[in-house]
Amino acid sequence: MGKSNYVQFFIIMAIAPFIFIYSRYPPENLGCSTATPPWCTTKTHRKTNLRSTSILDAGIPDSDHHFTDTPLHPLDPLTVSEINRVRSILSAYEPFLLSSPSINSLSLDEPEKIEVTRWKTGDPLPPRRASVTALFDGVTHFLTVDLGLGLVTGHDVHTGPGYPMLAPNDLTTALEVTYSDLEFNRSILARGVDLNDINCITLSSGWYGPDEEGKRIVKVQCFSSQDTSNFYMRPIEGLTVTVDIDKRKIIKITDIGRGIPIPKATNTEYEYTTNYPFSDMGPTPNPMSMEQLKGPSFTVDDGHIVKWANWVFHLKPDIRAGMVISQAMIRAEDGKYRSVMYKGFASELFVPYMDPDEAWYFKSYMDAGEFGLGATAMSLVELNDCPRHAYYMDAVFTTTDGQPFIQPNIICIFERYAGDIGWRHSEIPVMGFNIRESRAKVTLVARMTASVGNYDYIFDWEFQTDGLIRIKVGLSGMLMVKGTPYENINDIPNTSDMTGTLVSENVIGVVHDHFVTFHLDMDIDGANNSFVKFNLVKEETLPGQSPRKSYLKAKRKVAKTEDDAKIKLKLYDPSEFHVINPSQRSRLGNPTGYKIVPGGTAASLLDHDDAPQIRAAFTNNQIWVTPHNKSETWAGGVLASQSNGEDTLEVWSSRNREIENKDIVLWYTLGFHHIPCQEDFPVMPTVSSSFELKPVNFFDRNPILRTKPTFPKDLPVCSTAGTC
Ligand SMILES: *[C@@H]1O[C@H](CO)[C@@H](O)[C@H](O)[C@H]1NC(C)=O
Ligand SMILES: *[C@@H]1O[C@H](CO)[C@@H](O)[C@H](O)[C@H]1NC(C)=O
Ligand SMILES: *[C@@H]1O[C@H](CO)[C@@H](O)[C@H](O)[C@H]1NC(C)=O
Ligand SMILES: *[C@@H]1O[C@H](CO)[C@@H](O)[C@H](O)[C@H]1NC(C)=O
Ligand SMILES: [Cu+2]
Repeated sequence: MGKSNYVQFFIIMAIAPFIFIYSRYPPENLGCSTATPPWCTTKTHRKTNLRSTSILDAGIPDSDHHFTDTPLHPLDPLTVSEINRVRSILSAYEPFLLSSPSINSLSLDEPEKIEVTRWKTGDPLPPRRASVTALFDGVTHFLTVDLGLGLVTGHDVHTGPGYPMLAPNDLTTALEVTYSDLEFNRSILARGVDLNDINCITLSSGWYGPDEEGKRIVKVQCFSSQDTSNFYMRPIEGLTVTVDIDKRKIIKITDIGRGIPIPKATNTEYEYTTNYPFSDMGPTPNPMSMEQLKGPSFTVDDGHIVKWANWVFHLKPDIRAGMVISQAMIRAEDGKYRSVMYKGFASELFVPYMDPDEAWYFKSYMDAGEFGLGATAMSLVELNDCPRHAYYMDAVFTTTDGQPFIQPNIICIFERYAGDIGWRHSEIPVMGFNIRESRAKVTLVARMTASVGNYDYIFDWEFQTDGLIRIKVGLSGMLMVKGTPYENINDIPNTSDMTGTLVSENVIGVVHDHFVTFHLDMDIDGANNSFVKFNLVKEETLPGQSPRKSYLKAKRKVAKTEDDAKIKLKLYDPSEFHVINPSQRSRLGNPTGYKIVPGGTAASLLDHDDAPQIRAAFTNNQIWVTPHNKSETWAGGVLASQSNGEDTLEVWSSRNREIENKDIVLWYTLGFHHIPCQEDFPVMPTVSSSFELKPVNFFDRNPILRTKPTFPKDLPVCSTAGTC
């Protein structure tokens, strides 16, 4: 820390604005030499190997293998050498001596919260343990491996519905089985598609009753990739292959769409390659970047501790949640750090499609639990996914045989100055006032993008110096589309029958929802917190009391049990939702708190008895509050694949436990209804929505009052040649 929050920055923009700035603020002597200053060049902490790599991969620099990583914090992910150790402990474990299980996940078994919060830098780490989910003879095993003892210290076998996340080799199996089937080949040929041009994707099958239990099922659907890299826009409609991946056999092939033509490849391309369809880019802004004269003002210490301005937090990749923020703390005026959140992450992502057809009804994905938001996160694209001066973090994940592998550059951290205002005031010049006071707003963003098949999700955690945290989800990538015989809506006999929008010739973008449920273990000034609802209600004045008839009053209600904190958002019955620490008071006696500010409020409207909604019952409310419990982490259940809804947030919370002045977890669902439109073709412009965690009576006054404005002399003036 130590550095001022107010970094010097400078935007190189179009020449015209540059001249404008130049003419308003004549350059002062900044002591720059004529040589290109370092801040004028791209400088990132980015690994150059862009592929995900096995650590055995030759030709990768040693430092990028993470061979020498050692854990330095109780929450640090397992390192390469720790994963290797877990693998060798497991291979010597009696039940697996003859044959090895397939490892679906292998990650740190986080120590108890109390051990983590008591731990101080320099203390020995709490015992390092791995939590392993493995499949062995089609049965799910949960294992705990103690690295210090070198032993398997816990082993539970799961019976009943639900499976671990699908592993890459499960998906490969499904494709192999499909491609080697004669009936499938015939169906493809009957559509006039060359077998060399098909591209099939593996879809999770959801859960539709007991018939599908006891076996792991994947549905395969195919597209034509002839003449396009955007095969998603060329569906072979109605052909669905249902595969039992453990038995390696096809359960069913349905082929109902033979009359539906495969949409043409025309206009589907989006890759900036030699095939790029656009030679003329049209009017576009000039290249642009934020310059930081003194470099970024954040640090990433010990691999995972991010320190910036008044914030400090632990950041790590996670195979399932994607990105996890832990122990977020903000500095008080006296220099002490105060806790805000113990842990925050995307717990589940539910995406139901709205089409009851045989080839569509099952599409009700749980992307975190079925595919993994970290597992599907690829390396970020420099300068486009993240700006200059971004810091990139790698992930160490494991393959199904328990080998560590490196997913490079999957998280980026950067400071953002987007020209926004932190606070301001000016006075109209009456009574001799001449006040023009303003502060620029700079924020810090941690970002990850998951490419779950066709869709891309952009996850941002944005920290502001005023204490606000904004959690934003952006949606981009390709629509999941349905083939149709029609090229124009005028040809459609009854458009009321459509389950989506015609987005291109023979292509329907089917209506669907996205619900991202966040787990937010708030610790406002400590673990024991309460959830308080401030309901705005209309009060009526007494006759003759006031010229006013009505006014609003905020009525405060502390939630005693979980039922009091199950919130359905309503525009005409508004409330604020605070998490407070009842025993920590501000100077004025108000309990310290943070409020959750909802955004993008779409609710799931499916029938509560509909199979997808039973599994995703965690979306029945937008807000829930539960007492902290280490095993209640995944809103859709630990084993979300083909789950039947027995282990969801809704089930846990039906116990209606006490939540007042307890260590509580806040759950928030950010929802999107998506009625596709033509602009979403062939790749969607990002749609985003966010919610906020905002301090309320947490600080005694505006926490960014004591900040310096930016002056012209603070900023260098770059010439177009990149020199000062
Ligand atoms: C199906 O077609 C593929 C590609 O031509 C071929 O490799 C495979 O052997 C065929 N499978 C069967 C069962 O005919
Ligand atoms: C068109 O479809 C809607 C919805 O299926 C149906 O209610 C309506 O009767 C249909 N109209 C005609 C003219 O068939
Ligand atoms: C929270 O309250 C419980 C009693 O309800 C107490 O046992 C516990 O120590 C408190 N925890 C903290 C961190 O203050
Ligand atoms: C923690 O959660 C699990 C799963 O809901 C439950 O079985 C267990 O009883 C809970 N523990 C406590 C102490 O409530
Ligand atoms: Cu969508």
